[in-house]
Amino acid sequence: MRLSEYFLPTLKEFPKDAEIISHQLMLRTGMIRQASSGIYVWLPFGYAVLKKIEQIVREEQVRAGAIELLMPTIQSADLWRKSGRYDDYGAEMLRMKDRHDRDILYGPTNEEQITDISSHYFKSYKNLPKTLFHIQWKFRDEIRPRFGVMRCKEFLMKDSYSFDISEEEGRISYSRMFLSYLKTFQRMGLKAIPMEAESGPIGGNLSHEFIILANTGESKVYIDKRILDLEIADNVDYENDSKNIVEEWTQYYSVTDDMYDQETYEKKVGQENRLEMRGIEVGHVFFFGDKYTKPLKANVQDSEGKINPIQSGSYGIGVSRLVAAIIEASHDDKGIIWPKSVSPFDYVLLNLSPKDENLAKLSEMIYKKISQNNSLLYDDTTSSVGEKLNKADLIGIPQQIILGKNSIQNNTLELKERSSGKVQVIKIDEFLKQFNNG
Ligand code: 5CA
Repeated sequence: MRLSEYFLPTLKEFPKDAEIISHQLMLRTGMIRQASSGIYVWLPFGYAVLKKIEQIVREEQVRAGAIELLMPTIQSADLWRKSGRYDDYGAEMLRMKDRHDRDILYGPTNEEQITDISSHYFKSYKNLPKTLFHIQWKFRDEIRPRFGVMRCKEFLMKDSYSFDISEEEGRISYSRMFLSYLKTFQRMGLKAIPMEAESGPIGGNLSHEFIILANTGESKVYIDKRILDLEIADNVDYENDSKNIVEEWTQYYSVTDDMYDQETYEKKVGQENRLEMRGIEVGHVFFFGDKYTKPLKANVQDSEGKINPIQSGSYGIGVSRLVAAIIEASHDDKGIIWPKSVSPFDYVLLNLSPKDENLAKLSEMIYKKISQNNSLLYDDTTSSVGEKLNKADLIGIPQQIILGKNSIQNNTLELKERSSGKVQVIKIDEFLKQFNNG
């Protein structure tokens, strides 16, 4: 993609009304634009990151055995009346009427709808277990939308729902999702810590929030630092490892403030391991048994012919919130530092002397060669050297390929790694070899 033809409306000034760094940087790099309070347009650069994140989430869901479908954003109020949540949900639910005066709503979540689906298709223990997921826009009429896409009204969520024959089996499904979340966030370069949490309006008594530590986070958290040393191996196996991994990751004290108990914290965690911080909730998992299946009559027959409500859980990831959370976790005073896995482009190519004909030709050749199999943003504009270098740092693409005055004469380019700032001078032929066959 040539920058001269792309749509990247970056801002030179720091936007004054944005309070946190991720919101400032998303506005400055032209990733989003506010459409109205708490509602955003995803401009091309922001949308590219959103899609990358969505795809990682999807791949890890599928790996964990979940099956993708798509439910609508607009739901009928009837199902919500059956579960009792139509009244309970309160002012956060966006309620509307269709032309026949029927009550409809813009879905804030989908427990009722998916439970209705399960009641029609899962009749026997032979149909279970099943975990279904979708990645769909949600609407919550937040009283105080703030921090850009971090807490907004319209946001993209991945929500999965597990259906099992017994509580024991349900807990196995919960463990698989728990592991899938750890892997998902790790792939994005994030350390997300599972914390015991209140289940709030979703319900149930088994629930964990996945939280990224950041000073600008909305939740106060209390953890045992040793949890920060844990990692998930690439070759973990859902069948055999899920339960152990949940045990490993829940052995240390780690809670959000609504579950905090000072006495237990001080008893369980030595002074040297205590860490009180703030964090951003990027995912939340719940096991609530028959809370929805009972009122919505989603029953299955077990192997002995007995009919029982299905045991269920739900598992959410804030896909659009993750874009901001990643920036909170990965930036410096020059701008964003995208982890490779979510970067909108693999490389940015800077031609620092575009008026030099030979250099322009060389840049074209390099641009064409690399972009055959990689995504590359080519700054072919006539902006000043300083502006180009600053913009490349601001937008945070992991690798910068820099061509300047000496490139022709010395047959070299500079390869700058955005995260460390390290610059290597490399012979152009040597560098291009890696792009020869793919
Ligand atoms: N039904 C359950 C799980 S499927 C559920 O709705 N859980 S939730 O309320 O915790 O939301 C799931 C995730 O969506 C949260 O962890 C958070 O990352 C994201 N999220 C929730 N509210 C907002 C919001 N107003 N703006 C942006 N992201 C949000």
